[in-house]
Parts: sequence; structure tokens; C-alpha cells
Amino acid sequence: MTNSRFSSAILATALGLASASPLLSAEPPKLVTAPLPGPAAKGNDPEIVGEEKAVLTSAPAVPPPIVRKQPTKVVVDLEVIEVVKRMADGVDYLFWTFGGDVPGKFIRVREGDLVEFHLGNHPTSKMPHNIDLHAVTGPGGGAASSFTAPGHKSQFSFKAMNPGLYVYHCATAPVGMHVANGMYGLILVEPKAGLPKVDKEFYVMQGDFYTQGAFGEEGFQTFDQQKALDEKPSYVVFNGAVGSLVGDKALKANVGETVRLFVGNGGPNLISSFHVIGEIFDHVYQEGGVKATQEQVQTTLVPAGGSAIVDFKLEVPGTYILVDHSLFRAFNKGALGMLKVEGAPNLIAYSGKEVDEVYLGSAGIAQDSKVGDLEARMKAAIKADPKIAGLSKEILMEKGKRVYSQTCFACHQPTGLGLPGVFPPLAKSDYLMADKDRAIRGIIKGQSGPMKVNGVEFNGVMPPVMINDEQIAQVLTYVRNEWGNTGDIVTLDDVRRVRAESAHQ
Ligand code: HEC
Ligand SMILES: [Cu+2]
Repeated sequence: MTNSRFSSAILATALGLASASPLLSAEPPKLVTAPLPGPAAKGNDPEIVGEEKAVLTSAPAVPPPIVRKQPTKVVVDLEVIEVVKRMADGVDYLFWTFGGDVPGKFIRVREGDLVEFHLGNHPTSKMPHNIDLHAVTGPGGGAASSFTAPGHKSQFSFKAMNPGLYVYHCATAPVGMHVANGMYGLILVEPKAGLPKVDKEFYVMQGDFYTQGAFGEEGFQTFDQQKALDEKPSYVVFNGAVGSLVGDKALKANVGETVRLFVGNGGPNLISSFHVIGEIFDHVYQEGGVKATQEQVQTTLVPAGGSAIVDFKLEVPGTYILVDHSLFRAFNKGALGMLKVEGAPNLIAYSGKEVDEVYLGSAGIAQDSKVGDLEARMKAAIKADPKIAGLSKEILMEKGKRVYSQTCFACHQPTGLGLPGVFPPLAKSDYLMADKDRAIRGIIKGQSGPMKVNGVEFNGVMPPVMINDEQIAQVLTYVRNEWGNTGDIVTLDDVRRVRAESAHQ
């Protein structure tokens, strides 16, 4: 029953996407059809004075507190971009991001502000995206008004009526997949009176990730729908990657300072038991509300699609470890960060030695070790040698997998099984395996008209795929040797020969 796991929503997106990607059709269709409402449509808000551009920051930075005493119009300009980035050392993933990083940019406005939101979707995106801000009062939280095709920009406005720390996320179908790929961030609507003054503020957001390979398995990793359905993540991390808050990238503060953490959880599935080893939260604003509802807290729950604000004064120098206290996530899946506190020892509060290595060394976090470093250098050296790179079928396969998961998977599905009646399967496809040259031609020139795959007729249109000859060789080597297929390598020469031949026809 492999196909039962593709909902009709996924089908709809796959179909929508087929026409939405600029790489797949000569002319990107206009998915945003209605003219966007101009300022006149917003209604006149007599409270609003002036206008400013929102300061947006990447985690762990937080925009400065708002000192303004009156509401204003705040223009937020946020760009969705799909980027391949490091998930762990030696492990890459195609993240879908709000602003280039996971989590998305931190947005800070004041209660009563009118937020004019501009959402761009980078032209290189393969997918349409939108944004649902939990801070918005209104159906969909902005989702319907912000649905944006690649290479387009949408605009909508909302009044930040309710103060609090809110999650925002993409809500384009399949929503779970967009969120699982990193499409979330935080927006703080500061209460009119502001939050109590602290010395340092940081942005920490947890997320669970589902890759085909197990934790730490090297290479480019693609999204695993089944693991996501089963809620069995291979990675649980803070700020989008294993080790994003350790070593040089640790949060830094000094003894005597009070630190506030804006903690979010993008999910899509897990609830976080957020804890800082060696500290007690002086205040917790549970679930990101504006009241400090608890004092002296060890661990606070952060729901998927929710947040918490915590603050604490630092009395003792040393390294404090941020974890999801579901501890296998921390020590085996990446949900671990550090806060390094400098200052004079406080022998009354705490007498003795503390050792980071106890927490990290045994956890096998490769990026902190010499071995990890040497391995990375060895890999770089091998990669740089074209003879080795070109000869290895495994490398071709790996590169092909990458092309596949950026270009073909949306139609033929991550499993290669296609969608019945719409996209033919590549897994165990007799049609694919029967004729190598025909497969190359199909990618260069596109294919349409009736064809029989494993005895089943398809009559659709596959537009020409705009990838270079090397990528064609890589992706065809991959699909002809994956999912139970066994074939030979498709070489660059094969592709060039077919291209030359078909140019004469
Ligand atoms: C926009 C959706 C779409 C994308 C993207 C796409 N294909 Fe297809 N593909 C199709 C459709 C539809 C057909 C069937 C065409 C027909 O019925 O004539 C097809 C047919 C095929 C076939 C022949 C039938 C079979 O199952 O063996 C192969 C091989 C193939 N595609 C490979 C690829 C590869 C490799 C990529 C990525 C480089 C790719 N496709 C990208 C939609 C797509
Ligand atoms: Cu999205």
C-alpha cells in the first residue's frame, strides 16, 4: 500500500508544482491572480503614526528591544529560498527557508503595530510557498493571501493585536513536508510596556528532521516521508543543524548578566522538554504568553508550533548545555547547544570543576573532534581530484540522487513510484531500462503522448528538464540503479552523443 501515504493534497501540490516551477516550463504561470489590495484596502487606522522597516535577524541573534511608545507601520520583507546546507558534518540537506537559514528570520514588532508583510519566493525555488503567522488574527494567519509562486512576491497586512512570542511557518500543501524542511521561525509582538530589561537575548528554535539515511550517514540526504509519518526523526536540532550552538558558535554571556531565551519549536512532530543543564529559569513565560507564569523552573515544555520565553541570571562561570531533556534527542540526534559564561569563579554558588567533554566527548559529536576534521579534509581532497570523482559509480549515484531530489522527485515521488495515472514509476520501470538513449532524449527534449510502463498506459506531458549534461548523466545513473533497478553507468559521452544526434532530427 505504498501509495496510500500520498494524500490528495500532495497530489495537488505535485500537479500545481509541475506548472509552477520556472525550470519546468518556459513561462512561469501566474499563480497569484487577484490584484493585491493596496493601502486603501487596509482601512484607516488612526492609531498608526509613521513607517519603518523591520530589523530581521538570523538565529541566535534577536532584533533590539522596541523603545517606541506609539504604534507604527512596520514593513517586513522576507524572502523564501530553497538552499542546500549542512545538517551535520558531511551531511547536506535541501532546506526550504524563510530568509536563507533555519529557523527563519526573527521578527520583532510592538503590540498595536500595523505589519505590512512582503513575502518573496526566490526564482530558483521549485515550490510555491506561503506564510501562516500565529500572531495574525484572521483565517489562515496570512496563508491564503501570501501563497507565492517561485519568482513572485506577495503582500498583505495585519494588525499585531495580541502580544506574545509566536511561531510562523509555511502552510503550503503538503504542509508537514514544508515545515519538516525547515520553514518556520518566530515573531515577537512586544507588549506595549515592553518586556523587563535583560542584558542579552537569544533566539533558539528546535526542529525535527527526517532523512533517508540514519543520523550521521554522510552525503546529501533527502526527505523521508515514512519516517515523518511515523514521527521517527533522524535529527532533532536547535537552529537548523547539529552543532549550530556549540564550540565557537556557543551563546556567550558574562557572570552577573541576565539572559533571556526566546525558545521556539517548529516541530513538525515533537514536543520539546527544554532544559539548560546547570541553570534554573528565574522566569518562564509559558507557551510564549506575555505573563511570567512561573518562577524557578528546571524544564519547560515547548509544543510543536509553540514557544516559551525564559530568563535567568548567571552567577557561575562555565559552560551550560541547552538540551531537549528527552535525552536521546540531545546526545544522539543533535538537540544540544551551549551557553558559555565568563567571569570570576563563584565558589559559594558552586565549588568545583565542570567538564564540557563529559557531555560532548562521549556523544560522538564529530565536528568537535580531530578525526572529524581530518575526515572532512580527506573528503575535500578526494572531491577535488576529478579522476577519482569521475570514476566512481557511487559518487555518480550520490550526485544523481541530489539532482533527483531537487528536480524529479516532485513528480516521480521520492520513492520513484510515481503517482498512479499521472506520473509513471521509475522504480522497476521496463520502459526506463529498455532504452538508455531514449531516457536521455526524454530529459533533453521532454516526453509526451501515450507510453506503456510495466503494462500500464500513461499519457501525460513531461516538460524538458533544464539541467546540464553532467547532471543528466548523474540522475540517469541514479534512477537506473536505484529502487531495484540495475543498469550500467550513463556517461557524459552518452549524453553528449544523444544530444548531438537529436539536434539533427
Ligand atoms: C513535471 C513533472 C515531471 C518531472 C519534474 C519529471 N518528470 Fe519524468 N515524466 C513525467 C511524465 C508526466 C511522464 C510521462 C510522459 C508521457 O506520458 O508521455 C514522465 C516520464 C518519464 C520517463 C519514462 C517513463 C518511465 O517511467 O520510465 C522517465 C525515464 C522519466 N520521466 C524520468 C525523469 C527524470 C530522470 C526526471 C528528473 C531529471 C523527470 N523525469 C522529471 C513527469 C515529470
Ligand atoms: Cu513552503
